[in-house]
Amino acid sequence: MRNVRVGAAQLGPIQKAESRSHVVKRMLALLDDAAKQGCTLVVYPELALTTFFPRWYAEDRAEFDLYFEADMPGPETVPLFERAAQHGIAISLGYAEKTPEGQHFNTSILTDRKGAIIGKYRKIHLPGHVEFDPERTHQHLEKRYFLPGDLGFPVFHAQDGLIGMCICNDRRWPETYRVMGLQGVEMVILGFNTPSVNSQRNSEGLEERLFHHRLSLQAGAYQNATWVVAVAKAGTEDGHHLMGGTLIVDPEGHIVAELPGEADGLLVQDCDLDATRFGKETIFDFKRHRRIEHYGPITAQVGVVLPPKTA
Ligand code: CDT
Repeated sequence: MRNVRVGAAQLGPIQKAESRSHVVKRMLALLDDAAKQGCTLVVYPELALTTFFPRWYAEDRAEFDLYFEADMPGPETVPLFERAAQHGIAISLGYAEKTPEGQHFNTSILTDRKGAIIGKYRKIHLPGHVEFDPERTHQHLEKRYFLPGDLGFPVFHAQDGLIGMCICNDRRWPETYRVMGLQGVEMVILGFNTPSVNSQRNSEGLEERLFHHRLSLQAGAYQNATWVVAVAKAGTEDGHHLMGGTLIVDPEGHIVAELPGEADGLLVQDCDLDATRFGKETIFDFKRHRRIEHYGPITAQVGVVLPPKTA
């Protein structure tokens, strides 16, 4: 048995006016709770330090530089790393990253239990659009503010196992899990900010959105025999609602824990990484069963190519 007691640290809404240091205080409270409950890993959401700013259009992108971190940890986030190290807890959090070269990414990091960063991931599947879209009821401008991630889907040796990260929209794509699955991933950790309404399909409400969220996570977990820990930023940010749905899926695809509500909260779960063995060694024994000679289009093409018509 290789147990990881994970704390999925959901954050309630963060208003535009809320300071970074106040958000960090909220995150510290969850971390202290996790320490009391014996967690060795705490996972925070996507863009955990700020409101979900890509919902707003800024003509001049530089106006939104205030939402980005030039350093991780930086002056406001260092207390989080220090407290995590005191507790002996590894943390993962999402944030908007500005590199020294001025590039912008939607990023998450993973630390060891001493507070040192051992892994970084930059979001690859950026949803939404670049320009203001008057057809939409809500804007989703991640393609405006971030570059697509350039680090692939790495998997890291951590917690006596293999841990990978992805971010929000990545969880809807099977390629995300499979690339990590091919590195033996045993736990995928991710944060999300998902609006409860679809800006292009008004009929698609909260229940349908939660259904697709669970479906994606459960399929990714089962098909790659991995734990999946998904952590929401939830609730209403300056009038814009984000769904909850913080949950943990076991390597057989079952939801084993789910946090109700949309406030700050900690979902604690024991995850035995050895529970991935059966799936990895039987049904999804990749080495024996994968037929890569037929998978070429997965990496060779982006859009759909219709088959030739028969007479
Ligand atoms: N943050 C994020 O990636 N959210 C998306 C919403 C897409 S709606 C354009 C998600 O997949 O949940």
